Amino acid sequence: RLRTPFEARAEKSSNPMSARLLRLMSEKQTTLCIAADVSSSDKVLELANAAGPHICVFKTHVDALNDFSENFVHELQRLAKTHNFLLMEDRKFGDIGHTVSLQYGSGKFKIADWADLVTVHATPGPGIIDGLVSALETSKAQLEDRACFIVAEMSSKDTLATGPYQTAAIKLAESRADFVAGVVSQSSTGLPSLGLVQLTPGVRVAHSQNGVGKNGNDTSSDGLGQQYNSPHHVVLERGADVAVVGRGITESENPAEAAKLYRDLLWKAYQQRIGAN
Ligand code: UP6
Repeated sequence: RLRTPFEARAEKSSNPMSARLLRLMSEKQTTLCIAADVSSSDKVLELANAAGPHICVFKTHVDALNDFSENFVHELQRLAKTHNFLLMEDRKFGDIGHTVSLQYGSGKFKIADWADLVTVHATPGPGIIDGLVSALETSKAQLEDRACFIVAEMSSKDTLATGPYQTAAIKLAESRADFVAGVVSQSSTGLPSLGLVQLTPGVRVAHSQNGVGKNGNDTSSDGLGQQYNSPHHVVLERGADVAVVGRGITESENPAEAAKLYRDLLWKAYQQRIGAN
């Protein structure tokens, strides 16, 4: 799986959105997803414009915005079209099917109308997928244009989402290719499917040489439980297909340059993984 190029994996995918994402990564030559975790919508749009040419996915937490509006969504969709990237709302749905169908399709954010991809916890079991799919029946979107990523394993220190939980979450992902495009995970353990995309957060280059871990992987944290690995490490040792970088880019002086740097590091590591260089 890890040595198979994205375009060949797209052919094997039974989920239309995972195939679309794998092709986009292959054509645009980027596996970078930016986490635009800021609280002003102008700042989010600025990041989308600056990082746009270098990313495959733009990840939001719209419930953290002070000034969410329909106009913001239109602008974000326009930038997604201009720069050719997908929109992921990292909502991490986690409730029973009926509740998530309301949270996905209704309310202030109407996530189903605009987010190509969303994230979902596996805790409630398959009913959560049924709930999300049912919301699409009354939304503007078609099922084939929407998909979710199941959170199988988290990056935070002492997470409970690991081991047997991860295995069960991956099993759920494998069984629901109708709506699942991939998993959010720190490793590819137990992930055989060529079609499922592994999205890995907790990625940052070390600030100094002191941050370099003993296996050559750069490890550090943020004081609130986040744990980081280097782009090289997550792609070659952890099986990341898409790597999520938030503050590594958003807190840099020049987000456009930082995005390009991460994109290049990640793409080089992917090429090494598939044996292309
Ligand atoms: N995220 C994680 N770890 C997970 C799942 N999701 O960090 O296991 C998300 C966070 C944040 C981003 O919600 O948006 O990835 C990481 O941002 P950072 O690079 O600034 O730490």
